[in-house]
Amino acid sequence: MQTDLIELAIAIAIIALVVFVLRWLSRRSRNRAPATAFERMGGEAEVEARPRRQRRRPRPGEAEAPPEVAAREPEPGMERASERSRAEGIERADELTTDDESREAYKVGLAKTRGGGFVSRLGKLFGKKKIDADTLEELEAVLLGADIGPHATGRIVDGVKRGLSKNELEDEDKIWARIRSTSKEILAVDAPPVDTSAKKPFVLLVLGVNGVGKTTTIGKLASKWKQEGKKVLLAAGDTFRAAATEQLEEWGKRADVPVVKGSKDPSAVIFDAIKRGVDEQYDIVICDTAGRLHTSSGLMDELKKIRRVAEKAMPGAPHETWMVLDATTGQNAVEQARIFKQDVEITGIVLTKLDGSSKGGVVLRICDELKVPVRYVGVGEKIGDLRPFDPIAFVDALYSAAGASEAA
Ligand SMILES: Nc1nc2c(ncn2[C@@H]2O[C@H](COP(=O)(O)OP(=O)(O)OP(=O)(O)O)[C@@H](O)[C@H]2O)c(=O)[nH]1
Ligand SMILES: [Mg+2]
Repeated sequence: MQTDLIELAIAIAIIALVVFVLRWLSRRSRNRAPATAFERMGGEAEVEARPRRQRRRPRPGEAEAPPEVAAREPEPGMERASERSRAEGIERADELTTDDESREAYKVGLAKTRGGGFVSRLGKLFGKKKIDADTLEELEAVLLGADIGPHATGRIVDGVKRGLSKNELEDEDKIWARIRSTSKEILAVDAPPVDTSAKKPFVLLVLGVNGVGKTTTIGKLASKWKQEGKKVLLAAGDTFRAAATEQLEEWGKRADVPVVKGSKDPSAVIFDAIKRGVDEQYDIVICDTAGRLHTSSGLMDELKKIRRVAEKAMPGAPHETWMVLDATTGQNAVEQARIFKQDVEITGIVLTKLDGSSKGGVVLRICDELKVPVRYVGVGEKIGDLRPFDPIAFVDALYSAAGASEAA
């Protein structure tokens, strides 16, 4: 009898121990389960682990936070975007490593947009003593008059209305934060980064209406890529204007890269350049084109022919076709791109002359309506005045401090 009791006690103790161990194990595995898709793919939950935001973003008229603070504080939409690109294993080397110098170049380049454009008008709007329902209507009116386009304006205004409670709507800082985060979402067009090493040679066709800055951009790109150690060749495909070839040769000298020039037929010049690029193992061939009026169907036919001939010279070429747009022309730039896109596949946009424009907001319209990624922006006439387009740095510069007075 006594032995039975002892055996029963031991059995109960073992069962209790097993139950305890099982419950402990299940609690442990629950705690360790990955919280997000990104973690399940092997990433660390660093977004949650970040310290809570302690500093609010500056608004126009205030001192700028140090760049590293701004860089560590992506808005909610951008956090998701950056998680996604990391999960896909994308290294956006150019785009996401915007350094202090580039941030400063953005700020200087966008000074006119901040000082004379819609940002200063927004600043005045929110500078009013009390923000009320009328202010939101005025916000819409300012954005509509700012080359941002009706759709992107709707997104920004909706972001403010839906994202903020009634009390928050009276808080200028909260409104600026919403404008910033929606702007970043609009600019983050989902496109893989350009990999110039994926093909040898990587063939880039550059097009756009006359005077937008094609040849200048080609010179800047050639210099940048040459400095990165690439073997670069230029093709003088603008045979329409006598001086165009000389202008490209001048840029070729500055960038220290050779130029292929030739007959009256632009396709023939580009064919020769790509062939030489293949034969002589160039890394990159950049092709200039003529930019007569976009209404000319002749130009479109010529561009289509150039693309066909490029494909004959090297299957798959051109690997990228970038349209150059002049920021000072505001929404006309968007119309140009729309017209070109009907006939020619555009894989990227270079927005030039930001430094001379108060219409920098047009980049929001370009990304929102065309869904073509902006690859670079021109911030001056000099060879180094080209920056990879980084939506976060761009928005930070656009709505940053100091602008209103410096550009006035
Ligand atoms: N301020 C400023 N000027 C620029 C920029 N990019 C180009 N330019 C100027 O714009 C003018 C036209 O540049 P081009 O490179 O000749 O333009 P294009 O598109 O090749 O012109 P066409 O060959 O006539 O079709 C030149 O005076 C350039 O210096 C920029 O980012 N900022
Ligand atoms: Mg030119």
